[in-house]
Amino acid sequence: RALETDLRRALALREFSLVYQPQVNLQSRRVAGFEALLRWRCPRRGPVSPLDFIPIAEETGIIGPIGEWVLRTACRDAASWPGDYTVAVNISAIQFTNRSLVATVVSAIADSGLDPRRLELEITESVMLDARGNALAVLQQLRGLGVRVSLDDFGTGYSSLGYLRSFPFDKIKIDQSFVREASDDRGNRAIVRAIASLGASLGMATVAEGVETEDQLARVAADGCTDVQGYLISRPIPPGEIEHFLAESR
Ligand code: G
Ligand code: G
Ligand code: MN
Ligand code: NA
Repeated sequence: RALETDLRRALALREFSLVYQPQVNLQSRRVAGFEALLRWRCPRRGPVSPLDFIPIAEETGIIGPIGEWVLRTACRDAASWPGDYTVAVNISAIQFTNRSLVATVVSAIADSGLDPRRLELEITESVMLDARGNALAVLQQLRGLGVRVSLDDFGTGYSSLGYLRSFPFDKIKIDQSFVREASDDRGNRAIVRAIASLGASLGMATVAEGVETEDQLARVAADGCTDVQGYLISRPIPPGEIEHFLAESR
């Protein structure tokens, strides 16, 4: 059976769940927030990675209802956390270009009661390309609500530095490949340092993604990143374990 067929039923059959990966601020050394990551457990296929099903969901339009479910669920979960931690939600290209995104965000915030300043939307560079003329208007509407916007996987796409000047991002997420790959250590490190410096000049936070070792943590801290995310801090955790995680990490 086609993946699409299973994907179409997955929402109604409650096969999706969210896990949350913490982000730690390097200045305060405290958890600042969590990124929501979608998981699909298909009864026939077992766990399917978003890398495999998000593209199909986008092609078939199923991303609309799935994306709305993610947004609403993440806002509701975050509203129940014991503190004002941020929640970051990944927004795909199709979602971003859809005219109803802003209305959906407004509705998810209203229904959950979440302070809009605690919601971050993560978009990739390719999203900015696809949305072209419309992107700036959408970003401004979102920020008008108080919602934050992060540029995800930075450095892997077309990486036009012009985006950073033209679009009001709150945060740059430095792609894991620059943080982790030892193959071209000096080159990667220079890139991390340059992005952190650029972020600081533009008033944007810079998150080093994919931090797995103490060495990497020390390097990205020395290189000026403001926040870190990765397996060293924690793998993504189910919503039911967040309170325990926060209690242990204080
Ligand atoms: O969590 P994991 O490493 O499996 O995620 C793989 C990819 O799927 C990442 O690029 C991540 O941004 C993306 N992803 C995870 N959850 C979502 C989601 O809810 N919506 C979208 N559009 N992408 C997601
Ligand atoms: O594209 P995006 O940055 O949203 O993707 C985040 C993905 O990276 C998630 O699927 C998450 O599971 C994965 N991830 C997070 N931290 C680490 C890490 O330290 N190492 C590795 N290999 N993957 C990670
Ligand atoms: Mn992300
Ligand atoms: Na990323």
